Amino acid sequence: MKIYQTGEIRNIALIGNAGSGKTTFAEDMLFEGGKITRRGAIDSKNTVSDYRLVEHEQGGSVFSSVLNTELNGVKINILDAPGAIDFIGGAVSSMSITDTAILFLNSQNGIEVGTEIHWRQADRLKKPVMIIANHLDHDKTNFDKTIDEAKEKLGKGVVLVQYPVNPGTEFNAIIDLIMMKMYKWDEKSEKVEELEIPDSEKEKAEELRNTLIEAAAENDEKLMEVFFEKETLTQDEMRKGILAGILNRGLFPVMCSSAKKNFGTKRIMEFIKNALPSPDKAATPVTVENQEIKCDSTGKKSLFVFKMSVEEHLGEVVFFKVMSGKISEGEDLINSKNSSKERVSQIFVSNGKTRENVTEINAGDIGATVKLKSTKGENTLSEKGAEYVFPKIKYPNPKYRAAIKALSESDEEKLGEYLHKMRDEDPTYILEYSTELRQLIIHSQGEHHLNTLKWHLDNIFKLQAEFIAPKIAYRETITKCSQADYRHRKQSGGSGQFGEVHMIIEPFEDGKVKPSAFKIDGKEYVVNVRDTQEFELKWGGKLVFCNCIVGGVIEASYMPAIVKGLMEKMEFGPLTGSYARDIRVSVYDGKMHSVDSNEISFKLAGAKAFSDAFKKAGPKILEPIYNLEIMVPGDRMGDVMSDLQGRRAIIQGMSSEKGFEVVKAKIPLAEITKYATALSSITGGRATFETEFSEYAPVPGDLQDKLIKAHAEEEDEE
Ligand SMILES: Nc1nc2c(ncn2[C@@H]2O[C@H](COP(=O)(O)OP(=O)(O)OP(=O)(O)O)[C@@H](O)[C@H]2O)c(=O)[nH]1
Ligand SMILES: [Mg+2]
Repeated sequence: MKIYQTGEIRNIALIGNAGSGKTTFAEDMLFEGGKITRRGAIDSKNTVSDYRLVEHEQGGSVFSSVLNTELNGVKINILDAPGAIDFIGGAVSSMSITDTAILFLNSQNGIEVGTEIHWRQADRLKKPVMIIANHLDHDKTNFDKTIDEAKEKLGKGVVLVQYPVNPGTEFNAIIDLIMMKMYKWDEKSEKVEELEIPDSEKEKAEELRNTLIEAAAENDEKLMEVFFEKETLTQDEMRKGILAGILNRGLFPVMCSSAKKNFGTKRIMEFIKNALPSPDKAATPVTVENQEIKCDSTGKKSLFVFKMSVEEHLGEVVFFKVMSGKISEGEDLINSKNSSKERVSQIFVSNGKTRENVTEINAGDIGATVKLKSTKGENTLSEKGAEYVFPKIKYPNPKYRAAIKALSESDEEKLGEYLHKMRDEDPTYILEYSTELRQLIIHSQGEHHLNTLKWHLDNIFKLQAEFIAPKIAYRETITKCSQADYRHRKQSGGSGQFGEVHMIIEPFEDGKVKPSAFKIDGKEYVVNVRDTQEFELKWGGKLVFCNCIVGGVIEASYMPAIVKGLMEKMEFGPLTGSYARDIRVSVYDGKMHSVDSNEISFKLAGAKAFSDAFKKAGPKILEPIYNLEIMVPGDRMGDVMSDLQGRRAIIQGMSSEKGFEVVKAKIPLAEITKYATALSSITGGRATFETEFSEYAPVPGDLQDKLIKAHAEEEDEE
């Protein structure tokens, strides 16, 4: 296969709502580029891109696919992303390493939920975007409405480069405003003919061409001068202006197609070649240390792994983009994450599951390799002395959690292994083994995402597992001061055990002043703090220990034993067995025995006194509270707000942003376990949300009673 130079490469990501025609269009591009001799179809389950069994079952893309085609010596690397929102990870990783995103519109439906969501991700990643209005052959197609909606929702940068003459079932003609030609599709031969624009379309074409020229000129001062002088631009000048506009995200050119008929594809490929940036013209990537790394084949060698997949007969395949330099077969590189040496013994370029070997690959190009020892997704490999680290891909936070367990205990280990494989292929699955909850928790993008994982366990890995409700990591604390003492004494045969501890416990927050006096149940206690220790608890919060012993009634050497006793109780709160936090303990009195006292006695006395005091100190269960940010179309706001009320949410603010209402709230984790599904059904899938942990807060009284009761029942069962 030919070795392409950086300037001969275009990297594009196909994004857009599910069903908008990305995979079908990718198939057309492969056909036009001579990569395949027959076009497969989604319904026939034989496209190059949707080659996985799960994609045949679901009738759409699940993972991104890496494809490539060619037009007149230019290689187009295509990342065909899944459109379903639950598989957003594929779109995000694809956009992260390509230079232009191509947003597909289904012209029957205009701007759909997935269109908006993908558009927002492109916006977040500052990715240049071009638009394809597809499905123009459909009887319900409405091109004008689609474009009006695009302008309204995506902004005034949306500008036509083409328009369809007769959208609908008769669709067979497109007018191109750069070429000023009409392209006509012949149903019999499936060929496209280039014709002069008919008189009936001339006026409209001229008008739209002027709009395009103005939009192109706006992005370049020199072009603006030319435009003022000549009142027009040449084709090359137009392309130059369009490229500048695309790069600064001021212009989002629209082209037309019927992917199903393979009409429009070839001309769009020409546009991709002539007007979209090659990797060296796109924004220069920066490392985590803010070093700009030019996409240049003469530079130091580095590559970034953006995707992994497990392929039949091949094992783990690592997909990468060459960030700089030229990588040859047999190249030795260093993984900057773990400093391990990796040999890229084979390089290939792929079209779905088919592969072609190449001997070398230049900066900006996309390739794959196998048999790396310890390289995973988002790792950077670079030549010795370069040690670049490119930033990790910013995936959306998870939105849905469930716990999983193998039906047979002996499969637990295998389950972990398979889940890690799935996570490697789709990093938006996040696995967490919680020792606290004793549950394996999977965080995903939604219910469908989770069910797809289950599908893989059932059908690919053949392992039986079930989802169970994920537990919540509650915490316990106290709300007032209390006092308790305990004497541990044991006399059995030879030496005995003796330890007596008196303590006061109280709620603690950072900055609280040293204790000096307490009034508990009408009794005054004066304490004199000799020594304070603050323990940061690994589950969050603190335990503060004040040694207020006077007159040496307990030797200082027994204090660590008392702390040990407290710590054991902190790990197993008396209400629900959850971790306790934010408590200050002042040990102010006690007794020793010259012969029988030992560490174990003081540990037990400390623990027992603490337990007693805890129960008298207004104990409270705390629950994790999350910050929730929802983006919702204005017309669904009311429904979303009333649903939030039923979920104990506290609204923090509301604002409008890019045609959306943004609601910010604090909400208990227990109320959002399945929020992705609920929000989707309230809004017809038109809203999205993000969550992140905020703090712990007390649960309401009735819930506290319920939790205590449930815990007691669980204890009884055990
Ligand atoms: N009539 C018509 N049907 C189309 C066109 N493009 C795609 N389709 C059909 O629409 C359906 C979805 O097409 P896909 O290519 O799978 O769409 P996609 O954007 O890849 O979908 P996801 O992978 O789920 O995101 C298939 O049945 C296609 O045959 C088109 O231009 N016209
Ligand atoms: Mg697809």
